[in-house]
Amino acid sequence: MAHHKNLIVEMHGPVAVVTVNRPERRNSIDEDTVVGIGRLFEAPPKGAKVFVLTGSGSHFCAGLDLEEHARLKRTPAEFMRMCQKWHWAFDQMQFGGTPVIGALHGAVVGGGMELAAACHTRIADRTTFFALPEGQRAIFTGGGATVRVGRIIGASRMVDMMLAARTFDVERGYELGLCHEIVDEGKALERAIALGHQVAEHAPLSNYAIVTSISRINDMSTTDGLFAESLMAAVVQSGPEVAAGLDQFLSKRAKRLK
Ligand code: 1HE
Repeated sequence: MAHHKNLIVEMHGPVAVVTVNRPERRNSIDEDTVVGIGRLFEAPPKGAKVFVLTGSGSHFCAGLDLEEHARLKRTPAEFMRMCQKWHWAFDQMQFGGTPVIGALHGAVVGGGMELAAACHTRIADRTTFFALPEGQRAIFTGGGATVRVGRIIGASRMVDMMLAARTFDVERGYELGLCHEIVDEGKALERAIALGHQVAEHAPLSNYAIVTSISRINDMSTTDGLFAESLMAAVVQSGPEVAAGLDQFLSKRAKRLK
């Protein structure tokens, strides 16, 4: 299934595996590809209950396509518009309503870290490293890092990370919430697909609420957040799977938590 020349989409049952496929450019993202990403997540393939996102070759994603950027000599207004395309595309991932699991390896840097931060869960293999080298390239983050990465690791740490040009290895990334699970080299995709199948078993409305409401509610005041949560809970409660889900627990057929 092909949507865009740089994006491979393969269905594994209810799990749509999306691979950014530009290994010769370390999966760096040009303008056309970011629009392709937005369109794909805006309109998930038929039957997709969960996405897994990965990159081909030895790196997840090297961020903005610096060759294109240098060649186009964008004016400030042109670059602002381009950054807004990134924001739109990654918003489709984060708030599109379908869970997105990142399978990370190698470089997760610059715009690649912004791409990863738009995933809801991140599985990283031991080769993974994180960096925001924008300062070293005389540019600034433009794909949402100030919002998404800043919220994960904190604004102060992000400032330090960029000024001091720090690279975080996978263990440090795990401590900071940049990834949620570490697996052996080469195993991130397999584990992400397995997790994807597990997530796909949830009621779709529960998954929708989890991925669309928690981050948004975190942006609200306490009063507004609690009100929004009760509304979301009421909507999910109306889903067709609720009775079966509760019955499973009450009849002691549900998997035990441990
Ligand atoms: C690229 C890019 C790219 C590699 N744009 N072409 N991002 C960065 O500053 C990261 C830049 N890249 C790197 O630091 C390294 O390439 C990696 C650590 C990711 C990988 O290293 P390595 O040794 O495996 O590969 P390489 O030899 O550095 O790169 C292989 C080729 O990919 C090479 O081209 P070639 O013609 O010499 O074969 C590289 O030029 C090319 N390549 N990365 C274009 N990013 C919305 S704003 C977001 C702002 C940002 O993302 S800024 C951070 C950009």
